[in-house]
Amino acid sequence: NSVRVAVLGATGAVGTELLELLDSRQFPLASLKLLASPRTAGQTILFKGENLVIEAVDEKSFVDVDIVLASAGSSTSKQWVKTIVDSGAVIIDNSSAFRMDKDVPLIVPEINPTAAEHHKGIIANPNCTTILLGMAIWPLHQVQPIKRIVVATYQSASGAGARAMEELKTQAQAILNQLEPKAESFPYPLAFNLFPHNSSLNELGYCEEEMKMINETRKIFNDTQIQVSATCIRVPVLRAHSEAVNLEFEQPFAVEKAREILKTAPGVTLVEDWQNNYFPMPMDATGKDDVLVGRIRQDLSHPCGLELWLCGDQIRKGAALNAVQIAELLVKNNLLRPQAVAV
Ligand code: A2P
Ligand code: 11C
Repeated sequence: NSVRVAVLGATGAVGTELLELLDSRQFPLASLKLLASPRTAGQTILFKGENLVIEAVDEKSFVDVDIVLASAGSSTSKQWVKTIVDSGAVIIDNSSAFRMDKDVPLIVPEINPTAAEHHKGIIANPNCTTILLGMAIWPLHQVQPIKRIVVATYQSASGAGARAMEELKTQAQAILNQLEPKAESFPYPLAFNLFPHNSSLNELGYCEEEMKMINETRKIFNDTQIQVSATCIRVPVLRAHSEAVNLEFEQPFAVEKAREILKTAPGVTLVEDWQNNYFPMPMDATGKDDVLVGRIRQDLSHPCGLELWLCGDQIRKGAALNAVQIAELLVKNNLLRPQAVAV
Protein backbone atom coordinates (compact mmCIF):
# COMPACT_ATOMS: atom_id res chain seq x y z
CA ASN A 1 0.00 0.00 0.00
CA SER A 2 2.51 2.63 -1.07
CA VAL A 3 1.75 6.12 -2.29
CA ARG A 4 3.17 8.74 -4.63
CA VAL A 5 4.16 11.85 -2.71
CA ALA A 6 5.19 15.35 -3.76
CA VAL A 7 6.77 17.81 -1.35
CA LEU A 8 5.95 21.36 -2.39
CA GLY A 9 8.53 23.66 -0.79
CA ALA A 10 11.11 20.88 -0.55
CA THR A 11 14.03 23.27 0.05
CA GLY A 12 12.48 25.15 2.98
CA ALA A 13 12.85 24.64 6.72
CA VAL A 14 9.69 22.51 6.92
CA GLY A 15 10.33 20.85 3.52
CA THR A 16 13.74 19.65 4.68
CA GLU A 17 12.19 18.14 7.79
CA LEU A 18 9.40 16.53 5.75
CA LEU A 19 12.03 14.69 3.72
CA GLU A 20 13.86 13.58 6.85
CA LEU A 21 10.63 12.22 8.33
CA LEU A 22 9.52 10.44 5.15
CA ASP A 23 12.86 8.65 5.31
CA SER A 24 13.17 7.95 9.05
CA ARG A 25 9.52 6.91 9.55
CA GLN A 26 9.71 4.44 6.67
CA PHE A 27 6.76 6.13 5.01
CA PRO A 28 5.38 3.79 2.33
CA LEU A 29 6.62 5.74 -0.70
CA ALA A 30 5.96 4.57 -4.23
CA SER A 31 7.64 7.72 -5.56
CA LEU A 32 8.78 11.10 -4.29
CA LYS A 33 8.77 14.36 -6.23
CA LEU A 34 10.53 17.49 -4.98
CA LEU A 35 8.93 20.77 -5.96
CA ALA A 36 10.06 24.33 -5.25
CA SER A 37 10.36 27.65 -7.04
CA PRO A 38 12.28 28.26 -10.28
CA ARG A 39 15.04 29.68 -8.05
CA THR A 40 16.14 26.21 -6.94
CA ALA A 41 14.80 24.06 -9.80
CA GLY A 42 17.53 21.82 -11.22
CA GLN A 43 19.41 21.52 -7.93
CA THR A 44 19.45 18.12 -6.26
CA ILE A 45 18.67 16.79 -2.78
CA LEU A 46 20.01 13.48 -1.50
CA PHE A 47 17.18 11.17 -0.40
CA LYS A 48 17.75 7.52 0.55
CA GLY A 49 21.08 7.55 -1.29
CA GLU A 50 19.63 8.99 -4.48
CA ASN A 51 20.07 12.53 -5.82
CA LEU A 52 16.56 13.76 -6.58
CA VAL A 53 16.25 16.77 -8.86
CA ILE A 54 14.13 19.68 -7.63
CA GLU A 55 11.47 20.67 -10.14
CA ALA A 56 9.65 23.98 -10.54
CA VAL A 57 5.88 23.51 -10.13
CA ASP A 58 3.74 23.46 -13.26
CA GLU A 59 0.28 22.31 -14.39
CA LYS A 60 1.49 18.73 -14.89
CA SER A 61 3.36 18.39 -11.59
CA PHE A 62 0.58 16.54 -9.76
CA VAL A 63 -0.89 14.10 -12.30
CA ASP A 64 1.12 11.16 -10.96
CA VAL A 65 0.84 12.10 -7.28
CA ASP A 66 -1.46 10.85 -4.47
CA ILE A 67 -0.42 13.17 -1.62
CA VAL A 68 1.06 16.65 -1.78
CA LEU A 69 2.79 17.82 1.39
CA ALA A 70 2.80 21.58 0.90
CA SER A 71 4.91 24.05 2.82
CA ALA A 72 5.68 26.86 0.41
CA GLY A 73 3.51 29.61 1.88
CA SER A 74 -0.15 30.59 1.49
CA SER A 75 0.11 32.22 -1.92
CA THR A 76 1.82 29.17 -3.48
CA SER A 77 -0.78 26.85 -1.94
CA LYS A 78 -3.62 29.04 -3.22
CA GLN A 79 -2.03 29.21 -6.66
CA TRP A 80 -1.80 25.39 -7.06
CA VAL A 81 -4.63 23.97 -4.96
CA LYS A 82 -7.09 23.64 -7.84
CA THR A 83 -4.51 21.92 -10.06
CA ILE A 84 -3.69 19.53 -7.20
CA VAL A 85 -7.30 18.67 -6.39
CA ASP A 86 -8.26 18.38 -10.08
CA SER A 87 -5.35 15.96 -10.52
CA GLY A 88 -6.92 13.67 -7.92
CA ALA A 89 -4.29 14.20 -5.24
CA VAL A 90 -4.86 15.24 -1.61
CA ILE A 91 -3.01 18.33 -0.43
CA ILE A 92 -1.93 18.41 3.21
CA ASP A 93 -1.26 22.10 3.49
CA ASN A 94 0.95 23.67 6.09
CA SER A 95 -0.05 27.23 5.27
CA SER A 96 -2.92 29.20 6.78
CA ALA A 97 -4.69 29.48 3.39
CA PHE A 98 -7.55 27.01 3.96
CA ARG A 99 -7.51 26.26 7.69
CA MET A 100 -10.76 28.00 8.54
CA ASP A 101 -12.68 26.89 5.40
CA LYS A 102 -15.63 24.85 6.60
CA ASP A 103 -15.01 22.13 4.00
CA VAL A 104 -11.38 21.71 5.04
CA PRO A 105 -10.55 19.47 8.00
CA LEU A 106 -7.94 20.95 10.34
CA ILE A 107 -6.21 18.02 11.94
CA VAL A 108 -3.94 17.03 14.79
CA PRO A 109 -3.98 13.22 14.57
CA GLU A 110 -3.83 12.76 18.36
CA ILE A 111 -6.88 15.02 18.75
CA ASN A 112 -9.35 14.81 15.86
CA PRO A 113 -8.27 12.06 13.43
CA THR A 114 -11.84 11.28 12.36
CA ALA A 115 -12.17 14.74 10.79
CA ALA A 116 -10.03 13.34 7.94
CA GLU A 117 -12.90 11.10 6.83
CA HIS A 118 -14.75 14.00 5.26
CA HIS A 119 -11.99 15.67 3.30
CA LYS A 120 -12.59 16.87 -0.23
CA GLY A 121 -8.97 16.86 -1.37
CA ILE A 122 -7.66 19.51 1.03
CA ILE A 123 -6.54 18.93 4.61
CA ALA A 124 -4.98 21.73 6.63
CA ASN A 125 -2.12 21.39 9.06
CA PRO A 126 -2.70 23.80 11.97
CA ASN A 127 -0.41 26.63 12.99
CA CYS A 128 2.56 25.40 15.02
CA THR A 129 1.64 27.18 18.24
CA THR A 130 -1.90 25.77 18.04
CA ILE A 131 -0.67 22.20 17.54
CA LEU A 132 1.72 22.38 20.49
CA LEU A 133 -0.93 23.89 22.76
CA GLY A 134 -3.55 21.33 21.68
CA MET A 135 -1.23 18.39 22.33
CA ALA A 136 -0.69 19.44 25.94
CA ILE A 137 -4.22 20.41 26.90
CA TRP A 138 -6.51 18.07 24.90
CA PRO A 139 -5.84 15.11 27.24
CA LEU A 140 -6.92 17.30 30.18
CA HIS A 141 -9.93 18.67 28.29
CA GLN A 142 -11.07 15.04 27.75
CA VAL A 143 -11.21 14.44 31.48
CA GLN A 144 -12.71 17.77 32.45
CA PRO A 145 -13.74 20.50 30.01
CA ILE A 146 -11.56 23.58 29.88
CA LYS A 147 -13.54 26.82 30.03
CA ARG A 148 -10.81 29.32 29.26
CA ILE A 149 -7.23 29.32 28.01
CA VAL A 150 -4.82 32.24 28.42
CA VAL A 151 -1.56 31.60 26.61
CA ALA A 152 1.66 33.53 25.98
CA THR A 153 4.04 32.21 23.34
CA TYR A 154 7.81 32.44 23.01
CA GLN A 155 8.28 31.68 19.31
CA SER A 156 11.53 30.77 17.64
CA ALA A 157 12.95 32.10 14.38
CA SER A 158 12.11 28.84 12.55
CA GLY A 159 8.45 29.87 12.43
CA ALA A 160 9.47 32.44 9.84
CA GLY A 161 11.42 29.96 7.70
CA ALA A 162 14.95 28.88 6.90
CA ARG A 163 16.13 32.36 5.92
CA ALA A 164 14.94 33.79 9.23
CA MET A 165 16.96 31.19 11.13
CA GLU A 166 20.07 32.21 9.17
CA GLU A 167 19.26 35.86 9.82
CA LEU A 168 19.17 35.27 13.59
CA LYS A 169 22.66 33.73 13.48
CA THR A 170 24.01 36.51 11.27
CA GLN A 171 22.55 39.16 13.57
CA ALA A 172 24.08 37.52 16.65
CA GLN A 173 27.44 37.41 14.88
CA ALA A 174 27.13 41.06 13.85
CA ILE A 175 26.33 42.19 17.39
CA LEU A 176 29.23 40.17 18.83
CA ASN A 177 31.46 41.90 16.27
CA GLN A 178 30.03 45.28 17.30
CA LEU A 179 28.36 45.76 13.92
CA GLU A 180 24.81 46.92 13.22
CA PRO A 181 22.48 43.85 12.92
CA LYS A 182 20.49 43.75 9.66
CA ALA A 183 16.83 42.71 9.71
CA GLU A 184 15.25 41.43 6.49
CA SER A 185 13.04 38.43 7.29
CA PHE A 186 11.99 40.15 10.49
CA PRO A 187 10.97 43.77 10.96
CA TYR A 188 13.48 44.28 13.79
CA PRO A 189 16.69 42.64 14.96
CA LEU A 190 15.81 39.45 16.84
CA ALA A 191 19.24 38.55 18.24
CA PHE A 192 19.51 39.64 21.91
CA ASN A 193 15.99 41.04 21.54
CA LEU A 194 12.34 39.97 21.30
CA PHE A 195 9.18 41.54 19.90
CA PRO A 196 5.44 40.88 19.60
CA HIS A 197 4.68 38.63 16.62
CA ASN A 198 4.88 40.68 13.46
CA SER A 199 1.76 39.32 11.70
CA SER A 200 -0.86 41.95 10.90
CA LEU A 201 -3.01 43.44 13.67
CA ASN A 202 -6.80 43.51 13.67
CA GLU A 203 -9.05 46.29 14.96
CA LEU A 204 -9.20 44.60 18.39
CA GLY A 205 -5.43 44.74 18.79
CA TYR A 206 -4.79 41.02 18.22
CA CYS A 207 -2.28 39.89 15.60
CA GLU A 208 -3.02 37.15 13.07
CA GLU A 209 -0.90 34.61 14.92
CA GLU A 210 -2.95 35.20 18.10
CA MET A 211 -6.22 34.88 16.18
CA LYS A 212 -4.99 31.60 14.67
CA MET A 213 -4.49 30.18 18.16
CA ILE A 214 -8.01 31.23 19.13
CA ASN A 215 -9.89 30.12 16.01
CA GLU A 216 -7.90 27.01 15.18
CA THR A 217 -8.07 25.63 18.74
CA ARG A 218 -11.86 25.95 18.66
CA LYS A 219 -12.07 24.23 15.29
CA ILE A 220 -9.74 21.33 16.19
CA PHE A 221 -11.45 20.82 19.57
CA ASN A 222 -14.84 21.15 17.84
CA ASP A 223 -15.80 23.47 20.68
CA THR A 224 -17.06 26.94 19.84
CA GLN A 225 -17.56 27.79 23.53
CA ILE A 226 -13.99 27.45 24.71
CA GLN A 227 -12.54 30.89 25.49
CA VAL A 228 -9.01 31.58 24.30
CA SER A 229 -6.78 34.62 24.57
CA ALA A 230 -3.20 34.67 23.30
CA THR A 231 -0.14 36.92 23.30
CA CYS A 232 2.43 35.84 20.72
CA ILE A 233 6.06 36.91 21.03
CA ARG A 234 9.07 36.17 18.82
CA VAL A 235 12.17 35.28 20.81
CA PRO A 236 15.79 34.71 19.74
CA VAL A 237 15.59 30.91 19.77
CA LEU A 238 16.41 28.94 16.62
CA ARG A 239 13.78 26.25 16.32
CA ALA A 240 11.45 25.32 19.15
CA HIS A 241 8.48 27.29 20.40
CA SER A 242 7.54 27.63 24.08
CA GLU A 243 4.22 28.55 25.67
CA ALA A 244 3.09 29.61 29.14
CA VAL A 245 -0.46 28.35 29.52
CA ASN A 246 -3.14 29.22 32.06
CA LEU A 247 -6.20 26.95 32.05
CA GLU A 248 -9.51 27.51 33.78
CA PHE A 249 -11.73 24.46 34.24
CA GLU A 250 -15.35 24.15 35.30
CA GLN A 251 -14.22 22.44 38.53
CA PRO A 252 -10.91 22.31 40.40
CA PHE A 253 -8.44 20.00 38.62
CA ALA A 254 -5.89 18.36 40.93
CA VAL A 255 -2.31 18.99 39.86
CA GLU A 256 -1.39 15.34 40.56
CA LYS A 257 -4.20 14.14 38.33
CA ALA A 258 -3.10 16.44 35.50
CA ARG A 259 0.44 15.14 35.88
CA GLU A 260 -0.71 11.51 35.73
CA ILE A 261 -2.76 12.18 32.60
CA LEU A 262 0.06 13.97 30.80
CA LYS A 263 2.57 11.25 31.76
CA THR A 264 0.78 8.80 29.48
CA ALA A 265 -0.66 11.17 26.86
CA PRO A 266 0.42 10.30 23.31
CA GLY A 267 3.00 12.68 21.88
CA VAL A 268 3.64 14.35 25.24
CA THR A 269 6.62 13.97 27.58
CA LEU A 270 6.38 15.25 31.11
CA VAL A 271 9.60 17.06 32.06
CA GLU A 272 9.59 18.07 35.72
CA ASP A 273 12.49 18.00 38.13
CA TRP A 274 11.38 20.29 40.92
CA GLN A 275 14.52 19.72 43.03
CA ASN A 276 16.76 21.03 40.29
CA ASN A 277 14.33 23.54 38.79
CA TYR A 278 14.63 21.69 35.49
CA PHE A 279 11.70 21.98 33.11
CA PRO A 280 11.12 21.98 29.32
CA MET A 281 13.53 24.14 27.32
CA PRO A 282 13.53 24.81 23.57
CA MET A 283 17.04 23.36 23.28
CA ASP A 284 15.80 20.07 24.72
CA ALA A 285 12.70 20.05 22.53
CA THR A 286 14.69 20.61 19.33
CA GLY A 287 14.64 17.54 17.11
CA LYS A 288 12.16 15.72 19.37
CA ASP A 289 8.77 14.45 18.25
CA ASP A 290 7.05 14.91 21.61
CA VAL A 291 5.82 18.14 23.12
CA LEU A 292 7.59 18.64 26.45
CA VAL A 293 5.29 19.76 29.28
CA GLY A 294 6.12 20.73 32.85
CA ARG A 295 5.78 23.16 35.74
CA ILE A 296 2.19 22.04 36.21
CA ARG A 297 0.90 23.91 39.23
CA GLN A 298 -2.25 25.23 40.83
CA ASP A 299 -3.13 28.77 39.72
CA LEU A 300 -2.97 30.63 43.03
CA SER A 301 -5.41 33.24 41.74
CA HIS A 302 -8.21 30.80 40.84
CA PRO A 303 -9.50 27.59 42.49
CA CYS A 304 -10.29 26.03 39.09
CA GLY A 305 -7.06 27.11 37.42
CA LEU A 306 -3.89 25.29 36.38
CA GLU A 307 -0.64 26.73 35.06
CA LEU A 308 1.72 24.84 32.78
CA TRP A 309 4.71 25.39 30.55
CA LEU A 310 5.52 23.64 27.28
CA CYS A 311 8.15 23.50 24.55
CA GLY A 312 7.84 21.77 21.20
CA ASP A 313 9.88 21.57 18.04
CA GLN A 314 8.13 24.04 15.78
CA ILE A 315 9.36 22.41 12.59
CA ARG A 316 8.67 18.87 13.74
CA LYS A 317 5.37 18.38 15.65
CA GLY A 318 4.55 22.03 14.95
CA ALA A 319 4.65 21.42 11.20
CA ALA A 320 6.36 18.56 9.33
CA LEU A 321 5.69 15.68 11.73
CA ASN A 322 2.03 16.56 12.11
CA ALA A 323 1.68 16.70 8.29
CA VAL A 324 3.39 13.32 7.84
CA GLN A 325 1.18 11.83 10.57
CA ILE A 326 -1.88 13.09 8.66
CA ALA A 327 -0.50 11.43 5.51
CA GLU A 328 0.01 8.19 7.46
CA LEU A 329 -3.57 8.43 8.72
CA LEU A 330 -4.87 8.77 5.14
CA VAL A 331 -2.89 5.74 4.00
CA LYS A 332 -3.84 3.62 7.02
CA ASN A 333 -7.56 4.42 6.78
CA ASN A 334 -7.74 4.30 3.02
CA LEU A 335 -8.72 7.94 2.69
CA LEU A 336 -6.82 8.80 -0.48
CA ARG A 337 -8.77 10.00 -3.47
CA PRO A 338 -9.36 7.80 -6.48
CA GLN A 339 -6.92 9.19 -9.04
CA ALA A 340 -8.42 11.43 -11.67
CA VAL A 341 -7.44 10.32 -15.16
CA ALA A 342 -4.51 12.42 -16.31
CA VAL A 343 -5.31 14.38 -19.43
P1 A2P B 1 12.84 27.96 -3.06
O1 A2P B 1 13.93 27.41 -2.21
O2 A2P B 1 12.96 27.54 -4.49
O3 A2P B 1 12.63 29.44 -2.89
P2 A2P B 1 10.90 28.59 4.07
O4 A2P B 1 9.56 28.50 4.73
O5 A2P B 1 11.97 27.89 4.83
O6 A2P B 1 11.24 30.01 3.75
O7 A2P B 1 10.77 27.82 2.65
C1 A2P B 1 9.84 28.15 1.66
C2 A2P B 1 9.76 27.04 0.62
O8 A2P B 1 8.74 27.41 -0.34
C3 A2P B 1 11.02 26.85 -0.18
O9 A2P B 1 11.15 25.48 -0.51
C4 A2P B 1 10.75 27.67 -1.43
O10 A2P B 1 11.47 27.24 -2.57
C5 A2P B 1 9.30 27.38 -1.63
N1 A2P B 1 8.65 28.40 -2.48
C6 A2P B 1 8.61 29.72 -2.25
N2 A2P B 1 7.93 30.33 -3.24
C7 A2P B 1 7.55 29.37 -4.12
C8 A2P B 1 6.83 29.36 -5.35
N3 A2P B 1 6.35 30.48 -5.88
N4 A2P B 1 6.62 28.17 -5.98
C9 A2P B 1 7.10 27.03 -5.44
N5 A2P B 1 7.79 26.97 -4.26
C10 A2P B 1 8.01 28.13 -3.61
C1 11C C 1 5.42 31.69 13.33
N1 11C C 1 3.55 30.16 13.44
O1 11C C 1 6.02 31.06 14.21
C2 11C C 1 4.20 31.15 12.67
C3 11C C 1 4.57 30.79 11.28
O2 11C C 1 0.13 30.04 9.91
O3 11C C 1 1.58 28.48 9.57
C4 11C C 1 3.59 29.91 10.57
C5 11C C 1 2.36 30.62 10.18
C6 11C C 1 1.30 29.65 9.85
O4 11C C 1 5.74 32.81 12.96
